[in-house]
Amino acid sequence: MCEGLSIEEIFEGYSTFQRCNQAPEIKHSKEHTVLFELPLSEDVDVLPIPRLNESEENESNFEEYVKLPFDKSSIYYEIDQNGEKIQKSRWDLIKDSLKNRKIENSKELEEAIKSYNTKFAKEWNFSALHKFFDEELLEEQQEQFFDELMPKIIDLALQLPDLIRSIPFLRQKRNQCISMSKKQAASILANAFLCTFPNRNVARKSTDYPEINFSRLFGSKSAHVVQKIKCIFNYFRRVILKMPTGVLTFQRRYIKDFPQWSTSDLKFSSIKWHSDSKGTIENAAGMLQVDFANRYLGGGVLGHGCVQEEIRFAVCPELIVGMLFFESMKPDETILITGAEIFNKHSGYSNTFKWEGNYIDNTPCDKFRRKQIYIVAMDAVSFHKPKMQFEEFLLRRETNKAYCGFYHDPNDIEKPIPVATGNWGCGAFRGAKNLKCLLQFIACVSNNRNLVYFTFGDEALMKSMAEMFSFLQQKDASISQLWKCLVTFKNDMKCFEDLYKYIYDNFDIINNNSPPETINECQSFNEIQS
Ligand code: AR6
Repeated sequence: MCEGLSIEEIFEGYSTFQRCNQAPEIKHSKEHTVLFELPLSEDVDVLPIPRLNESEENESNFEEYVKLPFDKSSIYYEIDQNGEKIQKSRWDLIKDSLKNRKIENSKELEEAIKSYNTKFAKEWNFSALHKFFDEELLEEQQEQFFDELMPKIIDLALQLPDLIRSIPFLRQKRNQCISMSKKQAASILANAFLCTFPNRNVARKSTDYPEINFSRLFGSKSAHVVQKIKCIFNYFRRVILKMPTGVLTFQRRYIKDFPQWSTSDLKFSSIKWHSDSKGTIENAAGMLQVDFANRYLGGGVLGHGCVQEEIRFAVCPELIVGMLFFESMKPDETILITGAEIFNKHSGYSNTFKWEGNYIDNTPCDKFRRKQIYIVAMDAVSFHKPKMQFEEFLLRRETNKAYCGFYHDPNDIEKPIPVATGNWGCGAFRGAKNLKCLLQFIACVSNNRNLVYFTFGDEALMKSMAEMFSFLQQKDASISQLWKCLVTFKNDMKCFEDLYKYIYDNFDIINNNSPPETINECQSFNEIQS
């Protein structure tokens, strides 16, 4: 079931060229760290050559650069025969533990990983990993895994120093990018799988970066964790069988100045929309696909989480790489990732999530060898008191966030591709769907992007939303006119479902009458969320 214009009509007027020019150019600059040599070979079967000439200073600047597992300052102490404490390189220990003895089962894998993470040896429990091997694989499949795949995952991890010298953090309030080859990404993921990243095992609250080592995933009790592990192993199987030669770009977008929604004259009739109760965002080819994110990129993908963001990351494991270097998002920031392909088929959602086999993603590449898959991660506010979302400062926070996610430079001659979104912030984060679709409509209009909205099975929403969108377009309404209705609704609100009735009943009155009362904006987000 769908409403609005057809997808063909949404795409009318876009050239193929425009559709493949949506991500930043790849060139070395202060704002764009490119981890491979440019230009890329014209032969698309040739792997990009790693660029290894970053200065050594970077390696010891832990504020700005990721501490890598082979970093010289990463050491551990051993007691020698004379009882003396001696310093050893942690990377040597990692190599010894993984390379010098054959790992034949998941218990030995756990032992090896814990040998270079002694601090956490008691705390970590790898029950999900053991469950996967004991219950999902036959004995000969287990043997095959440890004989064939495991040594290659280890090799891939240990190649890291030959692939990457240093990686900057993409820190808050900066517009910065990193581009890397898919092989570099695979090596990072192999290290994350083997839990080699130092200084990243502390509880999330004490750091402003997502987790990256897979230790929590291996210990999570939920049934769907085993399904996520299947996704990860299928990814490794694929890249080991044939390493992809493409590249990925990770971009942090920070916006300083946002439009004044209460005075914006932009009209809803300026863009096209389509709403659909059946499709899903990840299948929306050629669009800017929204990740309903946590401010820590990836949310609970390496734990028990299994909703939209976690599922997307499990089926496209290259997205997990960003968890290594993206600092948590502030309200005026979003994250864009280009080129991360789907490796896994899946079915179900949350507790019913299931790996359904290998998936070959045939999306074409742009001139920089990035698959034309554009994902924007934007975190909504998690509402413990859902009524709060109608406070003007929170309406603004959410609209600004979506504006930042959908941003398109008005000076850019390329036409922006449509947004593929849905009930952003309305599941785990308890937002109101009827409101969030309007805020995202505003963000699309202000960036001149067409909107494709997936209601995820909610036909009633699809219909009511379509009626509201048509109403706004037929009235030739502007953003400021709708905004006035949204900010005054809370004075009348009995339940969220009344929002559209309120708009239909009051749109003319509000827009011909005196301005809405001002709203006290002093309350902080922390107060709201407590
Ligand atoms: N395509 C379209 N719509 C979808 C899809 C899909 N593939 N999957 C889900 N929906 P939720 P949030 C709809 O709860 O509320 C994660 O842990 C469906 O109606 O994932 O923004 C993050 O890491 C669903 O109820 O997003 C954050 O911590 C709704 O989208 C947190 O959840 C919202 O999906 C974000 O929560």
